[in-house]
Order: sequence, then C-alpha cells, then structure tokens
Amino acid sequence: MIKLTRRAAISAFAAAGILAGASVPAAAADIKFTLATSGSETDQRSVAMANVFAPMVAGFADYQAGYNGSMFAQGTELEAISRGNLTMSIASAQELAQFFPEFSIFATGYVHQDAAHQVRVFNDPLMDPFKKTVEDELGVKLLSVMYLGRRHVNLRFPRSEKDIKTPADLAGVNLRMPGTDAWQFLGKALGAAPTPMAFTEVYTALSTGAVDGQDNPLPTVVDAKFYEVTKQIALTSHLVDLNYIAFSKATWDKLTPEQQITVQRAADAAAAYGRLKQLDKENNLADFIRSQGVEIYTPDLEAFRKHVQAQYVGSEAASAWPEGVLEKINALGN
Ligand code: KDO
Repeated sequence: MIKLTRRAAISAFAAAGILAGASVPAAAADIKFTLATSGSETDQRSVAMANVFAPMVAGFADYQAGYNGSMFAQGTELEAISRGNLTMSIASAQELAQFFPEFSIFATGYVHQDAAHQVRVFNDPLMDPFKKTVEDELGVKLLSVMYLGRRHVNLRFPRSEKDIKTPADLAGVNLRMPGTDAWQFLGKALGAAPTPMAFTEVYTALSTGAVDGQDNPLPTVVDAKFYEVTKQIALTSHLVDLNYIAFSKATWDKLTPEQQITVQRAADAAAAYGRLKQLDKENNLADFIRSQGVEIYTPDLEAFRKHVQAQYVGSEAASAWPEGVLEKINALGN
C-alpha cells in the first residue's frame, strides 16, 4: 500500500490534470468502464457487477473487470482512478482513510450493526460531506454501498491448541489484516499482533504458517478456500464490513445526464443484488465450513466489543472524526 498524504496526493493528481473538470461528451462506442478488484470472479460483489451493473450500462458502455488484483494491486485502485487509469473499484473505507482520515469512522470495530444500517448511513445526509470531499479532492464518486459481511477471526490452530474467548487470548497471534493504518489499528484493538498483507497472498501465508490467521466474513472464507488451511473461526463479528462502488468523476462528467442516471441505478441495483446474495451465503455457509473440519464458535462478544471500543476512545483515529457523526451513525442503528 502506497501511503500518500492528502495534500501530496491531491497536488500530484491536480498536476496531472485529473481534477481539471468536465469535457465534451464521448461517443457511445468510446466509453469503456474498467473495474479493478482484489476479489475473485466468484465473489458476490464481482458477480453483481458483472451480472447486474454491466448489462444495465451495456447500451452505451463496455464493461471490463480485472479480478484478484490482476489489474491493480489491492490498495492502489483509488489512486489509479484519480490518475485516470481506471474507471471503477470496489473500495473500502480503510483505503479512503489513507487519503481522508475521517473515513476511519466507517472502518471502526462494532460501529455498523448490519447491512441495513450500512445502507441507512450511506444514504443519510451525514455522508454528504464525506462523499463531496472524495469527489472534489480525489476525483472519485462513491455511488453505492456494497455489503461484504461480518468479519470474524479465522485461525490455523485447532481450538484445542488455542481457544479464543476474549481479546487476551489473541495476544501474540500473528493475524493478517489488509495493509492500511485503519486495518492495523483494528487488529491491535482486537488484541492481536496484526501483519499487513495483500488479500491475494493470504491463502499461501496461512498454508505455510507465515501468519497464524486472518479475518474475513464466512463467504470470503469459502470463496478463497481459507477453510482448507485453517482450523477454527471465532465469531467475533468485529466489523460489519462494507465497500463502496467508486467511480471516476472524470468519466462521469463525460456522460450525458441520462447515462449518469443509468450508471447510478446500475450501481444501486448491483449493490442491492450483491447484498442479498452475500447475506444469504453468510447465513448458510457455517455447516459447509464445519464439514471441512473447521470449528466455528462464539467467543465472549461483550468482552471483544468493550475492548475494541475502548481502544478507539482518545485515539488519533477518532480525533479525525467530525464532531457528532458517530452519534448520528449510532442513531441510525437498531
Ligand atoms: C481483505 O483484504 O481481507 C478484504 O476483505 C478487504 C476488503 O476491503 C476487500 O477489499 C476484500 O478483501 C477483497 O475484495 C477480497 O475479497
């Protein structure tokens, strides 16, 4: 992950003329939407984009996706969009927090309660200044919110060797987390010793023992076959994780108003479809994972919640959160 300060990033992109503003509408045949994701082709978010988004925009734009980080490495996609080298990505709040630290609020443990809460937060006016900053300063529009799922701690050791009841049981556990500050903070807040690593390297790292575990929702554990190289999942639910459908503002500005409406509708439809599919998988995969020899159990959730939340209080991360936003997010919960 290249770490850029907001100012350095913005001046670089501005110098490259990326934020220079609208131009002449492109001819239909010229329009090509490229999407880069570190997810696989069978990840429900990828499927939703290919099967819902792409057909909806097919009247005026070709859609091409690069999976498994093949087009751009995990964490470099937003910069690629800003530079004009990519149209779309499935971006995380943690990646956005690299540019705009206030986004770490959406990457904080035990803040979002469920998929519906994520949607209410994304559509609430509280998001407007966040969206505007990303658009104005990075040249990226956040079109819609996608559901990734409840992240849990997934370890190589059988439960007989290491039983995770509280954060204290994660002391010294080398837990792979994605490579940005917000992720690493969350790993530490869980009580673990986090190691930054790109998603595409995780399976091998688990199989060789380079890391003790990883955290992801159950559908990802199945899609990436982590059940083949791990022995237990403690259902910590430490992050109800989301991604944004990020779209190039430069490309957006070249579209006609009708095309813009179609793109927005296509993004919303893909997000809604993917959310339902992912929720369905999340609710139905435990038996399959168990059948593969992985123990699944619930630790002391109150202990995890208390410990994680306490780490954010007074932290540098929390100092970047605009006043009153956490309260608004909480008020949109159940
Ligand atoms: C991961 O690297 O663990 C993560 O789950 C982080 C998400 O933000 C997202 O990028 C995801 O990977 C990839 O799309 C692969 O599923």
